Amino acid sequence: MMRTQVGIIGAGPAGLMLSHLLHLEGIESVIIERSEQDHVRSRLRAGVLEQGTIEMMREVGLAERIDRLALEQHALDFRFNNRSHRLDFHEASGGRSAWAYPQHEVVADLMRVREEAGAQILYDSPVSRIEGLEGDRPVIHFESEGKQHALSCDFVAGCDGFRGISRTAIPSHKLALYDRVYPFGWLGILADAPPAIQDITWGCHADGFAMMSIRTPEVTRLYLQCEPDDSPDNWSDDRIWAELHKRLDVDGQPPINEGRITQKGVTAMRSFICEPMRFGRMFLAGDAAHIVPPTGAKGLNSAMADIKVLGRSLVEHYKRNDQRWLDNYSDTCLERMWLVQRFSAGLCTMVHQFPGDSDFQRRMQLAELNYMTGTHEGRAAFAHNFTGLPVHA
Ligand code: RFL
Repeated sequence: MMRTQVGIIGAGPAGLMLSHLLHLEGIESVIIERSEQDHVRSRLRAGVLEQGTIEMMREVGLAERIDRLALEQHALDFRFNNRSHRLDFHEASGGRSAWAYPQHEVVADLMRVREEAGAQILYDSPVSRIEGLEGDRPVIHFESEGKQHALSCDFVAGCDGFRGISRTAIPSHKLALYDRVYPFGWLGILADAPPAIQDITWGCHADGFAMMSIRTPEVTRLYLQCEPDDSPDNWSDDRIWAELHKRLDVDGQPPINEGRITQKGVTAMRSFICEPMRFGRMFLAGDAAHIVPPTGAKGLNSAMADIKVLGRSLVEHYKRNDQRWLDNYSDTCLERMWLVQRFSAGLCTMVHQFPGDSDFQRRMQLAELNYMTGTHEGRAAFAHNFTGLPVHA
């Protein structure tokens, strides 16, 4: 049987970052990943990093490509009532920023440093079972090249996303699950079109939400609120551009730029939190423990925040024989995560059209938008949350 100190399930951003942090402290880990490496590397997902995530990446030796490629963002342009309401979160937060740096670049950076360090990452190896979580030596069972294998470890890190196996290995009576599914989805496209303005742009329109954000100086990521079970096949390129113009263009601002659409997909929207984020010797992190609707751009950032706490907790255990950090891991992460959920779910409710909403509810949404963009207090609260709440690690 293979052995290691920390067995990590999943080579997404959470699993890769944890294994890198542990390596820097001389702690061994093995990552077991269900998919092939190219598939993991090329998944297009999140695109906006908080100040704290950028700082964390710089601190652990990943500054080089970020300094070259990440695009610093200072403002979000909320568009409603046919007007632009620019919220300068850099100013409102006393100098903090967000960065456009796509998730696949984060994953590529982490894969590169892990490979250079000779890390053991087993791709194409789905985990089928985890045993002994309440004992001293849990065992992760997985399949690779048609054979069954087992990895014995001190701790298991469940970094295997929302549909992974880790959470399901916890007896259901030991968990509380909080779940909200939204009655709409997002059609996301990637377009070879330079952004019309550099700011992230949100269209809060009576026909539904829309968003534009810069990926590179030549590429934009755009989203449209759609039916939750919509198919990209229902959306011709002409229909997409017509809806984007209708929901995003306003008087006094340049219209969005069109370009060749290179990718199209529909994402469902949900809020989900699992409590606690620990069972015996297994610690859940990232999407395995919580999901936020993408409004607010918190999914990837929250995964990184968990890993910062988990990395510190394991270092305290191995280096100082101090169990308190591991014992507090779940509470530390959940306290922050509920605040992140409050922000993400709150924004999601503020900017989307809900089927069956009354005129009263629509006016309340507008009042919320006016408060957030039009008052010092509203702007400060948005900026504090959007650029990232502190991580206690
Ligand atoms: P990941 O990235 O889902 O990685 C989990 C990894 O675990 C593997 N796995 C297994 N491995 C072995 N055995 C098993 N039995 C396994 N089961 C699963 C999977 O193959 C995978 O490689 O989770 P992680 O590391 O926690 O990272 C979280 C982020 O990926 C996620 O929060 C964000 O991408 C969410 N998200 C977005 N967040 C944003 O902030 N802004 C966005 O615009 C945004 N767009 C998105 C998104 C997530 C999406 N998905 C998951 C549907 C768009 C999409 C399409």
